[in-house]
Amino acid sequence: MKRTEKNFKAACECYAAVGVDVEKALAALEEIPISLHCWQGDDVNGFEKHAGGASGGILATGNYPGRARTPEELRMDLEQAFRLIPGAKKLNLHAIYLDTPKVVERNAIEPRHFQSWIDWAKAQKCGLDFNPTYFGHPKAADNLTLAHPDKGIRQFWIEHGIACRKIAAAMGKALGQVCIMNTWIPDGFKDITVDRKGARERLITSLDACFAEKLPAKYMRDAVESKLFGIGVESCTVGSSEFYLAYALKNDLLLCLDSGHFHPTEVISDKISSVLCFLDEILLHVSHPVRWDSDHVVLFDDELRNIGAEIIRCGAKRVHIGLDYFDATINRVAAWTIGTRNMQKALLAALLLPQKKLNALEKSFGNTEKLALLEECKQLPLGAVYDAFCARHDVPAGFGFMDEVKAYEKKVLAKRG
Ligand code: RNT
Ligand code: ZN
Repeated sequence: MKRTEKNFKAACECYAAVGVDVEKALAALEEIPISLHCWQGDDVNGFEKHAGGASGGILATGNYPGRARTPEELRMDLEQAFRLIPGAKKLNLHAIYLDTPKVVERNAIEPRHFQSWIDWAKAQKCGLDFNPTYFGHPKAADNLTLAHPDKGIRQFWIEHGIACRKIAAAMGKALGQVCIMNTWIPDGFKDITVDRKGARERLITSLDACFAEKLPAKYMRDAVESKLFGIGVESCTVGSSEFYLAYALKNDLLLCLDSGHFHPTEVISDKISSVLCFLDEILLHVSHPVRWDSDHVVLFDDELRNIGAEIIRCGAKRVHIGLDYFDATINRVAAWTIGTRNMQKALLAALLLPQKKLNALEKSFGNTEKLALLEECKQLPLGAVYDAFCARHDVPAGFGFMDEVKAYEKKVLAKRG
């Protein structure tokens, strides 16, 4: 018997001893797609001929060689990452990743400018998610877009939002899988802000205009992403947590919780169950903030495990999982692979918990036993089960994926200028 199989068999016995059915957990994991963010592949540059790049308080640092410079290169790199990531995947695109030789203004983009992505997703059998890009553009130079005091600038961005929703709906229709469109804007102020209310009222009016048209929920759904602060907009973010929570509730939208967008000791794992008491669905941007919204590669740490556990406990069908980080100091294919595999491991760890027993203990105030059991579960052989999941998907198990990353780097990435 191969080592993976042997370890898997032993792992199943360990889990059975605490009343957990491993096959059931693996079957559930199959059903949970993770949306990989295209922007890790090129440091948020995009393929516009005239604009693009990170701005508005976000930035990618580092200059690791091999950044994708064209849609073809990005797709190639994604295919390599997909070969290293087992299970269901989606690709999350930003509007600046359009694929067309012409200069197309952001308020004039159409589904046809994303046709190559739709065709690619079809071939990969993966869904697409989408984002309007409200940064990296001269009309966003003031770090104000939908909340800009100038009506003309607001109108331009409203038109961008409307154009993007049509693209998202076209993607969902073409792929027969819902496309989640997430609206994040950089809008905010560097220093003392005297009319926060005015800015927020302008944002409401602009968002209302963007979302006015009802589009079929089976093709596209809208999410709005809050934030605490960004570089250059330290004092006031117009789309704050309270703002978007209320806006999403009032307008029946998804709320997007980004793990880097809160105070450093505030965690999104505790927000999932609260928000899902009132909203049908949410979107997550899973990231790893180091001291601030630094967008590091997602680690398999306590907070990620808590996020995974809350997703499973609240119902994975109601939580759309997207990743959001951009580390330009390491191999970008590895960055996708490590982060996505970690997210899956966190979900699997949660699926392998004796949840019914834990619930019963909590209800009956069996707190000592609950603590003891949870701590014991930490050393159950999760890795052996995840390795089996990889093997079933014909993906390298364990550290073995790095051999492929290195080979791809040598063969492809190192040759890029
Ligand atoms: C910025 C937000 C946003 C972006 C992407 C590129 O702080 O997290 O989601 O990271 O849209
Ligand atoms: Zn985000």
